[in-house]
Amino acid sequence: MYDLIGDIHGHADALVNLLEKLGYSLKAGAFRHPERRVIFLGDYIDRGPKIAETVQIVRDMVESETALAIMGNHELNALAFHLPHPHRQSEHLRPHNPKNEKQHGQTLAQLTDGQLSDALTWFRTLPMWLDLPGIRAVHACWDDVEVANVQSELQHNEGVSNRFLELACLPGNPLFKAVEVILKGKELALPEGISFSDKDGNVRTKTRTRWYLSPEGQTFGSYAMTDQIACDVPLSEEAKRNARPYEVTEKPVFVGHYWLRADTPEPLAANVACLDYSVAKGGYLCAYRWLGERQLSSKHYARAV
Ligand SMILES: [Mn+2]
Repeated sequence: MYDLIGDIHGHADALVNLLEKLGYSLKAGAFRHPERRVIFLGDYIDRGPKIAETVQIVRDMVESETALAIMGNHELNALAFHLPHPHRQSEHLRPHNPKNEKQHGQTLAQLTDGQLSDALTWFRTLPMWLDLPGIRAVHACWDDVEVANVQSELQHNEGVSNRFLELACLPGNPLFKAVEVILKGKELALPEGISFSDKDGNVRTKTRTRWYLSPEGQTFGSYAMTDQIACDVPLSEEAKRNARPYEVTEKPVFVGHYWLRADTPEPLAANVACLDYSVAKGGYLCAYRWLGERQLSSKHYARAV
């Protein structure tokens, strides 16, 4: 059985606290539990104060088979940021502009060249999702069609190879959209004149959606992942047609990514839980202790101090 842990973003102290609270202890080089294993949901790097330690703890657990770990958008971004552009000399696949430099700033400042290159090599081995008996894990969104699209490109390109990363960073290539959906979720343009401020103060005219919901009867406000949008305009027919809700009969899926804020964590739906409660922005690191249930329970969460 698994304990699922959301976005850590370099907060190694909170991670150790949470692992100990869950009954894991450091033995023979890795945190381990007599009966349980962790699934880490991605976004190990950037922002926080102990990025190298975080990567080391997660990696040691994976290599000791006391945890599984999937890719987050920050790990994929880091791979693209450090990969030379295939056609433009002295440029990189992910441009070194101020926004991207800032996103990776703490990782660049804290890791030695050797640690960074080791980490990047390891990131390439991370699965993009896990589809296990009774449970699924993905960084931002489960979508059968996009999972199949990514799966076929992983097969054609021998995993997360340079070619795979090039296609994933090429807007217009089907892999670009597929990877965006899986690692960053689905976005929806808001009606004309509607906007909101995101966690970094940027004004947004698009919102991340509650992709798992049926779109029937939803408004733009109720279908948005944030509760900051007061908009009772019904979803457009186009938005409804494009939706692929996560059926209630599917096995539970766990995601991170959404920078949720709540005093008490709870599932997003009976079979969907997000475990990102913004440890890197004044929130807390959070886990879900899965005991095999098909209906998730707010009683199974644990949080670090
Ligand atoms: Mn993320």
